[in-house]
Amino acid sequence: MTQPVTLSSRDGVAVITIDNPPVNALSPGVPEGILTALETAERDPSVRCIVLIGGGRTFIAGADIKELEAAARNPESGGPDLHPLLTRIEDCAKPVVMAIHGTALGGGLEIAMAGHYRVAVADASLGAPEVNLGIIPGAEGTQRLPRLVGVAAAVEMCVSGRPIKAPQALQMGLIDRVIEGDLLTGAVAFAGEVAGQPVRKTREKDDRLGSASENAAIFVAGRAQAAKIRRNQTAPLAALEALEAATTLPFHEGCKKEREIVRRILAGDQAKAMIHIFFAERAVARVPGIPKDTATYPIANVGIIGAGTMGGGIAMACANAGISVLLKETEQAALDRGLAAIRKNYESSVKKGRFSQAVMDQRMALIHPQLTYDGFDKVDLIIEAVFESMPLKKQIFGEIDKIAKADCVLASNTSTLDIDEIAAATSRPRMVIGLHFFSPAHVMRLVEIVRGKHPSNEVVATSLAIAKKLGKVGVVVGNCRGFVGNRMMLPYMREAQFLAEEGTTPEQVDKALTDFGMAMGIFAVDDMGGIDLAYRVKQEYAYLRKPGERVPLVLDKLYEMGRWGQKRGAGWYRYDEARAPIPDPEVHALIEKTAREAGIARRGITPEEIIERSIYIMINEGARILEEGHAQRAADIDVIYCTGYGFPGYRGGPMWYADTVGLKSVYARVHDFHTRYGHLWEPAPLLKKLAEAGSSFAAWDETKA
Ligand code: 3H9
Repeated sequence: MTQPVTLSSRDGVAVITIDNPPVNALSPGVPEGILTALETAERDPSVRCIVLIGGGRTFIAGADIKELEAAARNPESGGPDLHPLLTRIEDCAKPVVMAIHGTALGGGLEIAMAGHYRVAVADASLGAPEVNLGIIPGAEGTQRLPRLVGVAAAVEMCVSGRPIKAPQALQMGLIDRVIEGDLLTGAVAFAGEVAGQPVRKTREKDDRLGSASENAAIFVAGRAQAAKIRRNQTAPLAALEALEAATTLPFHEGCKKEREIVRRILAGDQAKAMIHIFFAERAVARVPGIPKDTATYPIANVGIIGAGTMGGGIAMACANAGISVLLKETEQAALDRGLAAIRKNYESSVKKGRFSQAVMDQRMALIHPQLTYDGFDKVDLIIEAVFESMPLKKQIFGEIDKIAKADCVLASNTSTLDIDEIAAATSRPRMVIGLHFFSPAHVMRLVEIVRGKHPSNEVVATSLAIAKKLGKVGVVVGNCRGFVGNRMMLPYMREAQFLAEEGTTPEQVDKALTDFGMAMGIFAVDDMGGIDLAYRVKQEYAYLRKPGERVPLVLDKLYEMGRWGQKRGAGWYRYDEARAPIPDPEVHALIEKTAREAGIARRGITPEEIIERSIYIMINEGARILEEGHAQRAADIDVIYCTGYGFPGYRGGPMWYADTVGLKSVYARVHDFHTRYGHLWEPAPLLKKLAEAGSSFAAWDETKA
């Protein structure tokens, strides 16, 4: 096995190189290797200075998250212990220069900050993303970062988790120089300049720690930011507590406090859930039956059919990734509308400072609007994004089958329809796949890759690759009604309406759900998607109902009243100019009247019952989907819900949440609701089986790995 850390020498400078692909995580052996190399270099009289650099594509992407996962199961261990190494680096008698490219994240940044100097190439990123894993910088990061960049910037970095680029890091004082050209050459030259100077220890710096009164205001603002962008999450607040300790306690006391907080936070459910989602998002790319080395079709350009909300969003997602797009509509007016929407969207991003006008111009130039199929014979991927009509989709696939080149992947953005039936309209079902994007498609990270009976392994692998290229998470799902996400959404929506009929209000249901952590309440979601659409879906699936099955009653009335949701200014809520939902007494009266007429007894309903009935009905459907094989892993369902449906990542997705509650308890409630409410609550056999065996969805996933 190659050594993960090596020591060499260049111009009297010792060079320590970390080589632990793919991202130089601080796995067992790496910290030890750095320590040994450092001590060897320090002892060597010919060495005047030391450079630490990452081999391969990056500096150090952080602690090994596998180790953190193990530590979350055994929090008393406190996680990987980098403290002795950090102290040793900082106490080294010879200057240590950290040479950064790629990413210096988490523990990587913490190692860098223990060095005496930091240099980086311009496109390197530095950050404290621990909060995304439900933890805090736990290797003295909360104590060194404010000493280098000041308290306000440290608060922003630790609460948002957003990395910064090297030029900004230079301005903030996090690094000492941006290197043009070869990093190692630049770092060695820099080392030559500082050799022989007394070393500067970050831990001894206190000129940027601010005054008590300045800091009090910063921490109040930091807590407000955490509440806004990371609602209900414990990690940002814990990071603030540790940063506050940096401003009030001596360095070593602050580190002690940080360690206590790390133990506490690792013991909580949120870190486990967020670490689960980190690995689950990466595991989705491993599809049983599709070997890692499966060939993929290169995708350099895309043809999109339909310039509506979905087609336009997909076009933007492609242009944002530098992919050229032919965007086809049937009528000039529709094409103009689509393009105007794209332009407006980009303009708003420029106004908000997300990117420059020049970037917007480049992206617009990649989108070619047209009314014909001109050029569709040369594109590598065609995505159909017209409205949900099987006859129309079949007609379009028949047309593109005649035009597209033989190795062009043909995709439908259908959200519910049978992809095999669509594929049958072509002479090449092996090339046809579903790519179900979520609105707004240039923002939402999820793409359900709908695999019917026919697509070749290469087409599935290409779909995964294109999702990654677009910066999205592609999850392979089976070809069933509503696929995974919408299939689970339907009973969730239905149950919420039953809850309203039985005695609560849309806003009470939504409040319970957002308090639980959902990005939006289900009634607000329904209004956003459109009551007309929900009504149409309800009609379409009416044939699946069993005789005597309970159906929600109010939706049809809203539809008939023209209360079609946000677009009409009224649905389950009323809407003002800013599109904020306002509870509407007219809807309350309508719900009460409807319930009275249907003989539904109304009663008080607790937030606990709202959560159990809304979330457990989804979990029960998820278990059915798993058992049928339409999702490969429970973790895939979790990724779908966290990236596409606003499920809180800190609860790990619905299936992980079920495991956290305990399947025995979940099953008992499902069983109870089944007794009370009938067959819509019939427990999924897999849920029953796992609950009775004292098992979990995570354990079930392991049996499939
Ligand atoms: C931390 O440092 C805590 C400290 O404060 C100390 C506390 C005591 N560990 O994402 P990719 C794997 S917390 C283990 O597809 P990309 C990943 O699973 C850590 N494995 O590549 C995948 O494996 P596989 C703070 C890791 O180019 C493979 O590498 N750091 C780690 O799209 C490729 O990953 C972070 O939170 C890791 N740290 O993106 C950074 N990182 O192929 C987390 C990656 O088997 N990492 N892997 O599925 C990232 O954000 C991205 O991976 C990165 C590269 C931007 C680095």
